[in-house]
Amino acid sequence: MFSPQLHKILVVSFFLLSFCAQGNLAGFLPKFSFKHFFGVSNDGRQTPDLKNLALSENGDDIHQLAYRISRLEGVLLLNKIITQSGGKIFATNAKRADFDATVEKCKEAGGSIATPRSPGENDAILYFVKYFNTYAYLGIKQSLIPGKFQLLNGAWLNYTNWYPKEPSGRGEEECVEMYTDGTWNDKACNRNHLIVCQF
Ligand code: MMA
Ligand code: CA
Repeated sequence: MFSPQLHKILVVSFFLLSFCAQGNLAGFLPKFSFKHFFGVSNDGRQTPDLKNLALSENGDDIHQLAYRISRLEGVLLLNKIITQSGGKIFATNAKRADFDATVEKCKEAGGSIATPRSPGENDAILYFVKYFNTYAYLGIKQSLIPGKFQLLNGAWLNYTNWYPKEPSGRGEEECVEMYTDGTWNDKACNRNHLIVCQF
C-alpha cells in the first residue's frame, strides 16, 4: 500500500515516537517536546494523532500523508534525532549493547544495524558516535576467510574506512567498531557499544 520510502519513514517515525513516549530520549533532547504530535486517548496512553489520515486508494490521501511525513522528517532532521544519506535514515535509541543485541534491537524496530556503504553514510553514523562519544558496531562481520570482512548478507565490501593497520585481528576479532573519528577497527563482538540502526 505504501511505497518503500513512505514505509521506511513511517517505521522510523514510530520507532522514535515510541521511545519519546517512554521518555527514553529525555536528556538527549532536553529542549525539544514531541507533545504536538500526540493526542492523549481516554485510557491516558499517548497515541499519534492520525485522525486526518484515514487512508483509501485516493491519491490525495497519499499526498497528504507524504506531506505530513515530510514535515515530521524535517523536525527529526532539524533536531538531529535522525541523520540521512542518500535514501537511508540512521537513528539511535541512545543505549548500548553488544553486537548480537544491537542486530536484534534494530530488527525489532523494523530496521537493521547501521552499515555504511559510502563516505556520506559513514558520516551520518559518525554523527551519533561523536554525539555520544561512544563507539558503535557496524553491520559488517568477518567472513569464513580470517581477516576478510563482508556485509551481514554475505556481500563483499565495496566501501571501507579502516583505521591505519586495521583489520589487525587475523581471525580473532570478528566484529567491526566505528571509532570517534569515523574510522573502523575489527574488534571482539562482546563490547557495549552505541546502538545505531538504519531504516
Ligand atoms: C586493541 C584492539 C584491537 C586494535 C588494537 C590497535 C590491542 O588491541 O582494540 O582491535 O586493533 O588495539 O592497537
Ligand atoms: Ca583490530
